[in-house]
Amino acid sequence: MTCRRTHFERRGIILPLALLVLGLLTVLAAQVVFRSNADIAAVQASDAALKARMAAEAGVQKVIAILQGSPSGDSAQQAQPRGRMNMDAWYNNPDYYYGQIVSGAISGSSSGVAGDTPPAKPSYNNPATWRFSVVASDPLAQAGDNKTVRYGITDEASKLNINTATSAQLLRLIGFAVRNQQGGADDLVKAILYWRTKVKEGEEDQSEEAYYQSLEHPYVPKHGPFDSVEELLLVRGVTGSVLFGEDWNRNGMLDANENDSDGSFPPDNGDGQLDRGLYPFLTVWSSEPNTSNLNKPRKYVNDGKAVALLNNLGPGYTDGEKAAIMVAKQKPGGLKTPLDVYLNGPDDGTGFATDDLPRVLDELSTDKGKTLTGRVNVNTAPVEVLVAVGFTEDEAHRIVGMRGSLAGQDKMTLAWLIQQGVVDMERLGDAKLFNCLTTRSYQFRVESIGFADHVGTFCRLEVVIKMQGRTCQIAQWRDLSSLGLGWPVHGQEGSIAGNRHG
Ligand SMILES: [Ca+2]
Ligand SMILES: [Ca+2]
Ligand SMILES: [Ca+2]
Repeated sequence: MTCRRTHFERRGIILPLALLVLGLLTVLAAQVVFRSNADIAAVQASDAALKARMAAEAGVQKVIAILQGSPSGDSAQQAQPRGRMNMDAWYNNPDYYYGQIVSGAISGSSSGVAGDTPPAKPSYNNPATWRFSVVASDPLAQAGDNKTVRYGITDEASKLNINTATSAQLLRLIGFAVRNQQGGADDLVKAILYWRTKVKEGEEDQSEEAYYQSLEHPYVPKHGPFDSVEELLLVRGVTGSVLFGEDWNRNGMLDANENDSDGSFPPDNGDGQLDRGLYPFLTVWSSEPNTSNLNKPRKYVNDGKAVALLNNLGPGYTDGEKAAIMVAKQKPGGLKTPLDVYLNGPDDGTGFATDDLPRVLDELSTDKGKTLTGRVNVNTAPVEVLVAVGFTEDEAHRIVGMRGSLAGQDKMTLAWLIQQGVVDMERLGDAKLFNCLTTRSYQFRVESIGFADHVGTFCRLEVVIKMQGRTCQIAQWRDLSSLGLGWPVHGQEGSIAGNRHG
């Protein structure tokens, strides 16, 4: 009996022991499966992040190729001005910049953008289709039209240069663009000018200096040019809401959280209008060489020595035209703008013909400098900037209304403003206005979004490109993905600027 009981007791131990080992093995196996699943998910996530980044970078490279004027192979386009000079190619061109496929198979639709044939959901045999869209806000968007997207890039010359703007220009911009300004605009402009202006030792404004010293982490004002627009945040009185307004995600559109008052960040006034702050209207990059559209140095017409001036003009000018320049030069102070060859020249019909206006404005200069800094491009600047630079609101609206119907080629000099009757010659000949204007851009802000159909991962890059001839320099490179996708790239656009798509 004793023997049998021991035998039974032993069998009683082995069974639970086996169950315990089996249980442990199951837990171990489950852990291995869980870990490898997590690893696969992590690899997939970083794979998607990398692909999104590559797609966004492809968008930047596409822009560079277009700005460099790479031959398109299209003979009709060969005759057109190329690269940076052809604003039709870069300003708003969905054919180049809208949902362009970078990788992944797609069947059916050739354009592949959502709204055409919807692509199949990605699977092992049908990988996600990665694309880029190069997006910008449309200055012509109507107040209620919240999803108008321009597919193109933004030229820095369409903005006011914070390093060269006069106090009157800054005041007008703040008055016109910052709806919810608190405190005086005069005070704000004073602080901005004080920050960028060189001050001799001992001549500092003590109350300005004292403000910066009173901060929790004190610093001294720069007394030098701004290196970025964001540097304004260091200036007394410039808060996040002055610089960025209610447009927290910087897309130029009124998002739900930007119109719910105190419901969620950012603070806003819930009035159904987007206050964009100063950021979209300011730049530190705009400058251009003082050359003609054919890249030849402009002819300086205020040279004191008549012989030098006439030699510099060269053979391309008739005796009557040369005489007109000499007559205009006799006026006190010489020529203030090239338009003075008409305004102050002979009125007996021997001088420049009106048809020569584009040539006069392209080839002649009253500025001796090799580089012109901070001029505003009338072909691209929004109303806010045109008003800031010195146009009346009425003139600014006429410029914006008229320029859309003109081809890029017809807007290569300021002559179109007169020829289209936007302003008359006397008005444009106002040196204070004329010498702040241009029709060309050399620096561009690119916002490229890499994304895929049915995939949540995206990458949003903001890049500033400087062009010098065909050479391109990346001046600034930022990843804005943390601000959110921001743009309706998945095909939920309300409308596309300029109706150029379709
Ligand atoms: Ca927004
Ligand atoms: Ca809010
Ligand atoms: Ca508002």
